[in-house]
Amino acid sequence: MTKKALITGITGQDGAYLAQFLLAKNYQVYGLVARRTSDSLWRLRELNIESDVKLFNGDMMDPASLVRAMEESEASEVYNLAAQSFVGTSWQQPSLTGQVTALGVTHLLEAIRIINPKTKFYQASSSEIFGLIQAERQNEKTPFYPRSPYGVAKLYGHWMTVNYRESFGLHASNGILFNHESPLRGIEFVSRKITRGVAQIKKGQINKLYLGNIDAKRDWGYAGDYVEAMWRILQQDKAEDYVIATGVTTYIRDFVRFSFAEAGMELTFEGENENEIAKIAACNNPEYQLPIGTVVVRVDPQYYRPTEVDLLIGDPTKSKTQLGWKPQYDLAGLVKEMVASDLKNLKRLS
Ligand code: NAP
Ligand code: F7E
Repeated sequence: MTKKALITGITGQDGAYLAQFLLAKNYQVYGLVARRTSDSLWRLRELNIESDVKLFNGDMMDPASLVRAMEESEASEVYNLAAQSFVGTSWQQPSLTGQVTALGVTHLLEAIRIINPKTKFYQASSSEIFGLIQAERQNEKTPFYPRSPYGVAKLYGHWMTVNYRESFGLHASNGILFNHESPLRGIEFVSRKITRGVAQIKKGQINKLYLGNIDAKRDWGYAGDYVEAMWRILQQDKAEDYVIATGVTTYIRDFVRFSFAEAGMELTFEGENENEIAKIAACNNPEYQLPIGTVVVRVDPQYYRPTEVDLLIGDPTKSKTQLGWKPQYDLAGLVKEMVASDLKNLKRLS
């Protein structure tokens, strides 16, 4: 019998790749789509699967729409990927982040209890719940210390998932995913901002890239690898929580270096300390003219966050041994693919 899956957040990076992955496994795929005035289906089109999925209008803040989606899809697996997922925005819109990213999880768990408590539930938990890290490498037993309204909201969703598993016996699991990127990553996230910046600079559309704290470190993987882990988590007999990570961490500044090198460009970092920022600000010419051909990455404090997650590095031992999951991409492969895609995109659009 064909399996049915419901994906919230199907229009996002992970939602699109997960839909593609499940379709290839012959699932009937349903997606919840929040109403937007501009096109949000571009990722599904990019993967050429728009007409293969069935979409319901709904919103994580509207519990009845989730009950309806559960009822109409008759899904046996639900993947909750919907969220206000940008950490930076969570300080500007903490209440909305809480309603969508935190309370939305409860709305969906309740819809499952009402329609079919046998449904398997995947919650997109996040390494942001580790925040100010309490262990050198973070695993399923590491204490949490979120550092942003987003991290706090995700921690609520995480614990509600655990609680519904324990209270009502739901097959509900958290995938604690570390950062994962792809050519379909939103342009506000640092990886895509960098690779798109590389392409824009190469094309002469901009001559500088402005970034925030490039001394933070992240454990970056490839989104296509990570959606497979989500599926594997729901194929387990017993619901549990899993860290999904590569176990390798890299400075943002090195992601920048690797990306420009990939496009064959030399670069200079500017504005890395208070004196230099002041010097740039005092410069008569606000555009601070540079020799032609110099590629500049400028540190701009406007991108600093009120509290930062300085370092993340996951320990994926449990997911490797219990799920048999292993990422296929390393950072070099990821950067190569993202830079190539952004260079191609700009060519296509110009
Ligand atoms: P994303 O690209 O930002 O996608 C988020 C999705 O949520 C989009 O489809 C978005 O719809 C939808 N959404 C937002 N508000 C909604 C609402 N009120 N009702 C219904 N849908 C709503 O995020 P992603 O990178 O694919 O990540 C997927 C999930 O994993 C998220 O929950 C994220 O927090 C979590 N996560 C991501 C990472 C990562 O590194 N990517 C790591 C750990 C956890 P629109 O397209 O209409 O905006
Ligand atoms: O920032 C630094 C920034 O926005 C990464 C989400 O998917 O992963 C993601 O959250 C780092 C931070 O991702 C800029 O300060 C420097 O230290 O790409 P990001 P994130 O905050 O790690 C987790 C696991 C999730 O769950 C989230 O949903 O890069 N950084 N300069 C910058 N970040 C941005 N966005 N822009 C900059 O200019």
